[in-house]
Amino acid sequence: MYSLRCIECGEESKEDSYNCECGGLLEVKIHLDQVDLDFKLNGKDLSVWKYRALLPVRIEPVTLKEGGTPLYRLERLEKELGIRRIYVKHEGLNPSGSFKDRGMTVGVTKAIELGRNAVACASTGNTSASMAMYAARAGLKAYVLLPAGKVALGKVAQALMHGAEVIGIKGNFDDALKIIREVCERLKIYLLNSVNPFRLEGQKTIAYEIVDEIGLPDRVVLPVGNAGNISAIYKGFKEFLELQLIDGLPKMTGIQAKGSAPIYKAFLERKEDITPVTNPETIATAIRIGNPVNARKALRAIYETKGLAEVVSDEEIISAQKLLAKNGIGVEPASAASVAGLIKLAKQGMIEKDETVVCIATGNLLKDPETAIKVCGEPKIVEASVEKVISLL
Ligand code: AN7
Repeated sequence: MYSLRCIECGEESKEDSYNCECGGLLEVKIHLDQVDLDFKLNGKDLSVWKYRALLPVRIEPVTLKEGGTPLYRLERLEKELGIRRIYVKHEGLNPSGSFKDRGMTVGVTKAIELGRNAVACASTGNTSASMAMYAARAGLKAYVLLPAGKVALGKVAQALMHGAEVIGIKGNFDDALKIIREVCERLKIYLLNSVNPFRLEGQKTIAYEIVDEIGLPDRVVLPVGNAGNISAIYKGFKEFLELQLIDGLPKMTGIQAKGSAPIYKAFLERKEDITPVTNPETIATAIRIGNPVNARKALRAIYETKGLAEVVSDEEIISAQKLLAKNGIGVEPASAASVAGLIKLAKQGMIEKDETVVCIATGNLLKDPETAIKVCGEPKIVEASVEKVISLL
């Protein structure tokens, strides 16, 4: 059993709404006292749907086997920074190559449950790729609005190939989201951005899987764009706490890119809401977002866990992307912001030496091949001869 509730006034809402009448964001309230916990926290068979008892759906899910992503240890970085344990959860190994799949399996299932035949989103890329894939699986029409020229190549390719109607606008993500919200309202299309509270329900399973595999960490570090994921993961931990499956909460630590950092700025001033950034810019186009819709939820997650917010430069992002790659972990720039932020915070002495830290790597390296080639340089080209090849080695 569950209901939809406003995070500001507590009023209940209908299942197909995205905002309370007071304007507040909605949240799914799972009635935890009525849940039959039919899963074991044994580190085995991790997946989004292992935790179905805590997910708000009533029908068989539309699934492509999402979740169950690996948790890797970064021993060399632990030594370098003098931190006890550093893990990376590689969400780039989900079906479409990002954590968005956890949300879409639930969101698209909800669209079917509500009898909708079309879904839509604005996106910096990964949401659109994932939505197109799950909509295709479910046989729904998919409409995507992108900031033209500012979406990584792999993501556009996925949205197109999986059959979404893809439109680029001459504006940024924040403009696109504003437009698609109104389009969805007028044309009765189901909106799958992270204002949709059901999507965040799927994403909260990142927290469940971490606890399932290693127990309660001291800190979770992740990149923040529209601020849905940090809110979702926090909610997951909070539910496990309420169910007495853990006895505390990790410090939620959100990392933004320097040119797109409204949440970091609000955090510095201890504010509960943001002032939007009008021209967000960063090499990590996935988090090139100036007006995050879930900002209030995200700031609560940070304050209530005594977490942190930090900003990183494009150079720090690329350097962390290369560090991860040298450890065999291929991620896109936005994902590397988590590790870049951890390194920066550790060097400032903001991380305790005995912490267990989990960084979320949100998307796969292949999402943004153009940036990878730009920062690594093109391969050398030589005559087709053994001698010439050896001369280069
Ligand atoms: C790789 O696809 O907003 O803070 O439209 O693709 O939950 O927004 C992507 C966001 C981090 C930020 N890492 O997550 C979109 C979109 C990657 C991302 C984020 C995104 P949120």
